[in-house]
Amino acid sequence: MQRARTAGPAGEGSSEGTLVPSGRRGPGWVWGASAGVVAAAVTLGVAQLVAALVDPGGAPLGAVGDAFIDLTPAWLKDLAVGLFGVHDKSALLVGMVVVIGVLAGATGVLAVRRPPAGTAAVLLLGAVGAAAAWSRPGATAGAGLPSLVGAAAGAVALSVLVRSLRSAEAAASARTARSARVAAGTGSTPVVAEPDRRGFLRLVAGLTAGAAVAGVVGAVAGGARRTVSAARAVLVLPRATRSAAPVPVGAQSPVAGVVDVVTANGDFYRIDTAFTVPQVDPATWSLRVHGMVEQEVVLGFDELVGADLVEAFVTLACVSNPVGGDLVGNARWLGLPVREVLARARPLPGADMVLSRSVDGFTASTPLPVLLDDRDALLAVGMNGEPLPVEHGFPVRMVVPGLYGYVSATKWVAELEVTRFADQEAYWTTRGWSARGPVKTSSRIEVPRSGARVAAGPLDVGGTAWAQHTGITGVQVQVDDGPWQPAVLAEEISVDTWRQWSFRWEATAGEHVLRVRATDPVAGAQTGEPADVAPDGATGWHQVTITVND
Ligand SMILES: Nc1nc2c(c(=O)[nH]1)N[C@H]1C(S)=C(S)[C@@H](COP(=O)(O)O)O[C@H]1N2
Ligand SMILES: [Mo]
Repeated sequence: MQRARTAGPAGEGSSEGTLVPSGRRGPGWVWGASAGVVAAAVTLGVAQLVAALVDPGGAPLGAVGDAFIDLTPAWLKDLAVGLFGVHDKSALLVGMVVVIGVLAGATGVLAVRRPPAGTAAVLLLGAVGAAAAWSRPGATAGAGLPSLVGAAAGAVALSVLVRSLRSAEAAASARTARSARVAAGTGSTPVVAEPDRRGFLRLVAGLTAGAAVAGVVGAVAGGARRTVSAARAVLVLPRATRSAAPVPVGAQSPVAGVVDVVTANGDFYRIDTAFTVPQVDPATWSLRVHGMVEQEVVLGFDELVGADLVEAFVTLACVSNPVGGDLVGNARWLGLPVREVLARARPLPGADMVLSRSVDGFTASTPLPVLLDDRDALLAVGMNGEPLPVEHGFPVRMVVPGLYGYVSATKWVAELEVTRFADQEAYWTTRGWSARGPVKTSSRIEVPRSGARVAAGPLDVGGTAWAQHTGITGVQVQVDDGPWQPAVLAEEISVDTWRQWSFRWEATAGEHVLRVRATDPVAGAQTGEPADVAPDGATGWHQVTITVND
């Protein structure tokens, strides 16, 4: 279709009053935007390829995602976890792709109008990626290269695409002008020529395919360079010197639909600030114990697994778990008690905290006494009979019964600094969360689910309660505004784990609210006072609303 368009004031060869458009303002914004998006794809594809060669940790999407997480204000991060839970990273990836797409499109639109400005914008975005990669804790000297080389390739691609668009426009203008001259001579209607963008489209197809190939080859090659999953696959962990007692048969609630009392690794919740999962090779892993100690200690992986390891069931909970939420899991951990490593280092008087630090810069502040008493606070290497999954902290993480993960459960742990709460703050404390995070006694109803429709008559209600390192001594259920009635407790694995329960109710027709609360031997009955997850954990009774049909 031919489409007449009057030239604007900036149109080449235009003059006021001409009836025939003899020039164009330049390609429409859609064309410019697509050039920008293709150039962005080239940037990312080439960057991925370079990252595979120099540093898989330097791929810009990952580096920008990681840096973004550390720079986001706490409220936004809390909101993201609140909205997306354990899918917060996928949400971030989608968000990043959208933002990059918009920026790339705008860059392309800018480039068709002012090519040098377009080039500058691409290089600037590349510099942002490089800065993000270089700013990561433990970044290699080459970490920024993938972004820089990628951006250079992207800038070249953009200028080639823009040149093609502009020359198609120029050719069309020339044809239009010729036709106008001919028309003036013959008195016929001039033809407004449409630019021939087949060359541009061929470039788009070629560059997009090239970018995709570079990206896929880079991702695959970078993955293969990551020896960590291979190292994990061949790792055989020693047996524990002290094994965990087998799980009592009666530990699983008899109510169908209640979660497994031991959480499979694949079902275990994951919460961390790592957009790209840290890849730590056990062969080069070490733990440095320093700070307020008589003797600095450095421990290698072979030395750690060669020591007397213990095995214990410990239930780990996230401070961001809302009432009734599922950011909690129970696993059998294998590891070295932290107190044994601290005993070698001999903490100095006055120290009251251990700041554990991950290879990715995350830190947690754990009260020193908790790590010195006889509980199973572990430098864990095994989870449910396997080496730690990479996303759960391979090769070594901390697990401390009784404390929320953010103040204790450092994954990919590399350092223990013995210090004082008065002197140091951990990652989440600097973002407004409490410096100390003892787990608050909690309970939830898992069966029936809120909104369920059930038949009148005997109804099995069941769920889980936890008060790590104190233990659960009772669970009660309330129907509507009736009395609190005792539930039947399942057997306990240990005071460090959650405890399941069941309750039989003769359901009567109508809409009903079921509420649960737990009792622990220290605090007594769980408080019904609602509190938000910030700054140190939610409280309140979990309830479900169900409809009983008659
Ligand atoms: N390195 C590192 N370790 C970390 C975190 C983190 O962000 N980075 N998050 C902590 C938090 S908030 C929790 S609740 C637990 C979660 O452990 P999981 O992912 O194995 O369930 O890990 C803790 N350890
Ligand atoms: Mo957490």
